[in-house]
Amino acid sequence: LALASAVIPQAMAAKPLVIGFSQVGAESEWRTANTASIKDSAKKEGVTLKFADAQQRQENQVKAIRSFIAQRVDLIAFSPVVESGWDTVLREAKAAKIPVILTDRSVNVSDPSLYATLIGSDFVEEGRKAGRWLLDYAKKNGDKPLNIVELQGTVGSAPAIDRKAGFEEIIKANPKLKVVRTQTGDFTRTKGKEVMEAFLKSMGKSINVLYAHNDDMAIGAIQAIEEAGLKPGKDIIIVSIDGVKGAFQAMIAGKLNVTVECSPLLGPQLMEAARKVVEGKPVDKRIVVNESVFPADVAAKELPNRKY
Ligand code: GYE
Repeated sequence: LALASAVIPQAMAAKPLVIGFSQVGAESEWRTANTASIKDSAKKEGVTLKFADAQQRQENQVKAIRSFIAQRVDLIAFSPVVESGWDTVLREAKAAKIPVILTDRSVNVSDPSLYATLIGSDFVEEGRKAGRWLLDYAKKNGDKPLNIVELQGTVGSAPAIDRKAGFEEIIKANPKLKVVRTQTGDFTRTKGKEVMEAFLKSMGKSINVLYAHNDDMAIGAIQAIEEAGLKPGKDIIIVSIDGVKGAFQAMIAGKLNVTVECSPLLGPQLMEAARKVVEGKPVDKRIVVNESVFPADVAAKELPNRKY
């Protein structure tokens, strides 16, 4: 074995791993932290990262993946904007013998061998955690009927589909909890605010709860609620997901009631898995991230520990 490694030419052994990464965009605090984590770990690991921002458009991701294939990168990683429509381009990567790793969001493909692994959170479970917090809140608050409005993430994206499903699965245990309006806010503050304004216009004070699929939309909605003369976190209970610093600050200010953690710090796990895949070593088909739930009363204590 020692002999075998000694005959590897120097230039080959030193050749850095080249990864092409197609990012969703820069739509949220979560995403910014995710990009930073991936860039930082690539640097630390001596990986050459070709980074492309898709500005939340699938067609841009398809173009980026094709360009990575043309450049013959060692591995392609991407966080798919939406779940469907990936078969063709992933077959092209497979034909070119370039392995693919999914980060953060999943895809719907007919052939699971089109990607090596998915590194990311369990979004259904996050939706359930949000639902469980609300069930508990309802119980503690006299079990009154609660009208819920929902701000969904990007239409067709795994986190929007799964967070909706997980939440519904849990809250249906209490028939007094009703989702009265649901619409996408595309995971951004601006759209979260716009859609919340529309909810407030049509439903007014009858809204008791906002369930936002991410913190940024919740933060945008908080602004809309304040501009409507209502108190976010009190007149309207707010439940969201991600656990970004902005959410902790909103909780400390009493404007957000709870956030379910979704860690964007996937960089180190991506670099580790990429190396294994390129070296032909086995990896788990699904790599899940460990996460928690943070109610407002622990926010001040937890904020100094938050890394994103
Ligand atoms: O929750 C949201 C971001 O895919 C988990 O995308 C990610 C989601 C995250 O825009 O803030």
